[in-house]
Amino acid sequence: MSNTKAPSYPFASGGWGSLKAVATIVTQEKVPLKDSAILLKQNKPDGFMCVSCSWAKPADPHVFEFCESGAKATAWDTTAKRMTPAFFELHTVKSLLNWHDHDLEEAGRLTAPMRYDAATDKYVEISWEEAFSGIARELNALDPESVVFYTSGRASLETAYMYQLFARMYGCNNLPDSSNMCHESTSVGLKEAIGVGVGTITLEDFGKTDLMFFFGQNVGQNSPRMLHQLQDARKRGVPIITFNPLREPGLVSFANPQSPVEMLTPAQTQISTQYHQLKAGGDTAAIVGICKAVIEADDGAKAEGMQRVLDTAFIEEHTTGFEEFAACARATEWTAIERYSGLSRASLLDAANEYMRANAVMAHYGMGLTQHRLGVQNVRMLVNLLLLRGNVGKPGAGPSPIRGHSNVQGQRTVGITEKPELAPLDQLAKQFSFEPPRKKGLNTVEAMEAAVKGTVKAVFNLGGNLVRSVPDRIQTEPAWARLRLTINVATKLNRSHLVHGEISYILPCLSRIEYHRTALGDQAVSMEDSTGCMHGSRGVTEPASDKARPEQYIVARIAKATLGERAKGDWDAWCNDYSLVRDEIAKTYPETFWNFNERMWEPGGFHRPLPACHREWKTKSGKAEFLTPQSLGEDPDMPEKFPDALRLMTLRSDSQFNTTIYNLEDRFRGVKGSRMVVLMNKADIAKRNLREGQKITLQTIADDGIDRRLGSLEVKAYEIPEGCIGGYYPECNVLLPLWQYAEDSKVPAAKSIPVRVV
Ligand SMILES: Nc1nc2c(c(=O)[nH]1)N[C@H]1C(S)=C(S)[C@@H](COP(=O)(O)OP(=O)(O)OC[C@H]3O[C@@H](n4cnc5c(=O)[nH]c(N)nc54)[C@H](O)[C@@H]3O)O[C@H]1N2
Ligand SMILES: Nc1nc2c(c(=O)[nH]1)N[C@H]1C(S)=C(S)[C@@H](COP(=O)(O)OP(=O)(O)OC[C@H]3O[C@@H](n4cnc5c(=O)[nH]c(N)nc54)[C@H](O)[C@@H]3O)O[C@H]1N2
Ligand SMILES: [Mo]
Repeated sequence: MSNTKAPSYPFASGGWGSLKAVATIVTQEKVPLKDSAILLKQNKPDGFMCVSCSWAKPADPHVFEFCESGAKATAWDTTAKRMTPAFFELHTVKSLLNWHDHDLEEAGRLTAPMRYDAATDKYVEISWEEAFSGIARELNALDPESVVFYTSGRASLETAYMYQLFARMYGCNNLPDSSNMCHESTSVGLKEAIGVGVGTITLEDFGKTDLMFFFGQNVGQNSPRMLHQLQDARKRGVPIITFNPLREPGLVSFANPQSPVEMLTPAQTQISTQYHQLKAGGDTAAIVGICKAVIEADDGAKAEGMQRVLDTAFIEEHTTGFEEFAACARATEWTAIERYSGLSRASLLDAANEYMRANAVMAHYGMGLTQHRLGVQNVRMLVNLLLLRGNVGKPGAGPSPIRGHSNVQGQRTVGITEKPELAPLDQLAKQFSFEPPRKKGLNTVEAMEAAVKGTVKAVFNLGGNLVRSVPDRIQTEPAWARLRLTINVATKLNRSHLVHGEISYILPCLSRIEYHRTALGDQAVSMEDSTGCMHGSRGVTEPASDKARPEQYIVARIAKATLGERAKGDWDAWCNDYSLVRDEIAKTYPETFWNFNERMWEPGGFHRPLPACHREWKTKSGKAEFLTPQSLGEDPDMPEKFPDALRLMTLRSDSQFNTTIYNLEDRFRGVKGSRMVVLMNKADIAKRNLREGQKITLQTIADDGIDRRLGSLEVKAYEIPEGCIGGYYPECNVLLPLWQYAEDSKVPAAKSIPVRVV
């Protein structure tokens, strides 16, 4: 299904619906009036960096530099609701296991440190000192290699740096993080292709680009502030070509809720100028199709002595692997491309023609590319397309992975990684006079596999909700409950705290929106956005509780209690004065973080040096590398022998942040009151003799002997390609086998689960 003409859509994203949604959540969370004013400090150089997405923060921000999603996330943290120890006196853990994810978090901010008490099946309040000494005792009784240190993506650069240092002084590289379920396909794919594992564009490039691609990213919901840059580019006439199985309203049109003109008139900016509703998992085929058209157009130009279509000088000087890829693209039949992508040759030619007219092209993408068995290959194909016309390392051009959590990219920059070769171990050894472990650690999927096997005994969760966010709940949840120790540093209660280890702690931390007051005054923190820019962030409101503590403090005290004499570095000073941690970060990574304490306040942030931006390629060959695809089809597990197979994409609604469910509505997709729905093409509904509104059960197609099912899902007719269906994450995670992940990156294949209706 393609629409290469201007698409129209009755519900623009943004607009009045957006303002109404903000008002609703502020009321729902009883956010005090004075605190709702803090929205004005969101993403401002002297304010706090939003806890929602990681999109770039401009040097000259709009008056309201926040969006509907950001306002919801802020309201969720600054809520007036509190979950005190008295709450736990009323509820056993067993009874709370029946609560919905929404209700657990909605009960409010955690206020005091607690330990699980088996005798009463309740969490009971303890002192911080008891927590630190108890955790230290347990950790010291365990083999360091059986302990996992997970990071969700919100912790600051300072906390993340201290955390990885602690894990390594303790004795392991088991430092998985949320990007292992997210953009790890980018970290692997871009690194191999262009020598850096992150995007190369900055906000400045938006003013210089003349075409943008959008692959599998839902901007209106997951990075809405970016709509401002898209809108500005569209006003300059820059075309946007989108590939997404669903017509996501934010990618169709946008009414700026902060523009009086657009709010009072029906004016909307059309976002996508071409919209291609390809099949889930059809991206490699679609991109190869566009590349084929470009390469064959160049073959024609060359034969006729006309101006070349490819940037031959760039390809010659800067790349390897072109001939092999070009031969593969020429040899690939259009019938195969059409079958795998679900798009017609004509629509792919439309995209190719637009691409050939543009001199500087950006390619934005998200989970629609990375969360597939061939997720790394998808990323590599997108780079191939850019390389054909020299669209890397020049203004207005480049790959643009839109990252998830607000500091997920930054955490990796300061050492959160299970791969020893990516961490500056020699430097850490010198700087802190200790011998860091050199053995490869566990990533998220490997940590869960090891938990299932029983070789992982303890998990330290710096944020996150792994019981809900990882695949294969049937296997992983019971494994989690068999752990010896779970440590949860969190702002709100979630299921991972309830499916606990034998010994379990809940440690309430501050949000970055709150003042971090120490003996030396208010402390600021820092983070990296999606475009590789580092920003300072200051708390702007009172802490949720006087017993909650900054993450920096919690990590430092656990490290000191556990390591004793082995704790090298001044952990006490670090938790009073975060600038000292930044000094250490600057020592470890001088090229990026020199003069860190000053530069973090530069409006717009300071950019980290990325060699690919000036066409220096830190790859194996020293050049940018084309990759020849192994196969066009996404999925080695999609059994051709099952004609009834459907490909399930797990999606986010506009009322959630990952496993945090603000409410049960998905305004943009017209879903209300329940998240237990399946979006299905009318033809697929008819073929199976189903009707709209009927409740069905899905079963995973896999031959590993495990019966994975999810029932009570309501059928909703939807404009989605035949053979593909959509359901919500995390509800559908039970259907995703743990072993079904991207080759090379181990990102769970959450956008392509083979299922059938039973
Ligand atoms: N409000 C809000 N903001 C968020 C989050 C949130 O939950 N809520 N989560 C944050 C996090 S951690 C992340 S990683 C990002 C996630 O942000 P996104 O990358 O946008 O991730 P998803 O919402 O999972 O889905 C991405 C899009 O991919 C499309 N898609 C699915 N399968 C395919 C495919 O095979 N090919 C193509 N081309 N498209 C496909 C879907 O239709 C959907 O529009 O957002 C971050 N921001
Ligand atoms: N099927 C399917 N599975 C997926 C995905 C998908 O698209 N489909 N997406 C994947 C992706 S992209 C990601 S990133 C993961 C996310 O997976 P996780 O990182 O495990 O989950 P989150 O929902 O982001 O974590 C929510 C919890 O973090 C805690 N929290 C919130 N703020 C803070 C803070 O400031 N500090 C601390 N310490 N804790 C805090 C709260 O207690 C909250 O309950 O899920 C992945 N799983
Ligand atoms: Mo993510």
